[in-house]
Amino acid sequence: MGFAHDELLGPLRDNGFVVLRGAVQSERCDAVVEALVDVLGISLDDPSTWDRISPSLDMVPMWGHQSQWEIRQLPNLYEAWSTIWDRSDLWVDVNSCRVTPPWSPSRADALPIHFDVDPHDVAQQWYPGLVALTDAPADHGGFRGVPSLFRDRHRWPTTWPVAGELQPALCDDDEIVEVQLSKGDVLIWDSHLPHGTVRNNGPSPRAVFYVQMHPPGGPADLEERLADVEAGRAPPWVRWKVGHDRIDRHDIELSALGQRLLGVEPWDR
Ligand SMILES: O=C(O)CCC(=O)C(=O)O
Repeated sequence: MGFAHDELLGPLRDNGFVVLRGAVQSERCDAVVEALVDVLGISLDDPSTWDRISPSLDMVPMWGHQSQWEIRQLPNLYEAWSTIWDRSDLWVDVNSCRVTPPWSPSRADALPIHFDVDPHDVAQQWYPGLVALTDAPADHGGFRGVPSLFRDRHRWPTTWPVAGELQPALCDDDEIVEVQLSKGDVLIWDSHLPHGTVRNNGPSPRAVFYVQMHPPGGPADLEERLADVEAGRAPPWVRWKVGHDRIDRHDIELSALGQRLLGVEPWDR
């Protein structure tokens, strides 16, 4: 699938996010779900198993499975991010998944509206993404963002009582836009978009897989990244999360593109 340049960059520039409908085949999403229900010891269809997902572990500590690499190395996703960055040499991040069951007081709640990085720091420009592994219609735990605040840098906070988190007074409820996704849709957002999730009031868990491509790091970053993948360790920037000190090591097979996106093969050869 190719993406029209303006259809990709227009919404990202104007609203701070873009949705690539049906960018990942359903079977590829199912393969990731199969692996993650195994790691969590749950069934998406069996509510009696959902409380095995702790509120803080609605992030699934799984980053090394072949099914995840099959998505990370998809040529159409690479095409989207290389259009966004306007360059061909990119790395893909080695991130994990989130599974959020229908809300109850003992389960994970909505993620408050936050910035992932300080939006005033010009060095911090990123384009994180997520793959919807399940359908997320309205009110089902899905993504929400505040495009009007993304566009209005004069209203960006300069103090952070809770790191990254937006004080509710800084935006009106009617500025918040919920994005409904179907399985296989990919949402990419600009790191200057304040965003979070809605509470899952639906009948079933919402599952996503986080994917992001970005310009390559230097030789020390490469050495660390390859050593982590080889050992099955989570990358350092997620290792602090609950359960992310586990080893998730698999013998992975990568395409020629996947090898470049990981960094085993350099882009200039
Ligand atoms: O899962 C989502 O929709 C958003 C996750 C999020 O807010 C984040 O990764 O910072």
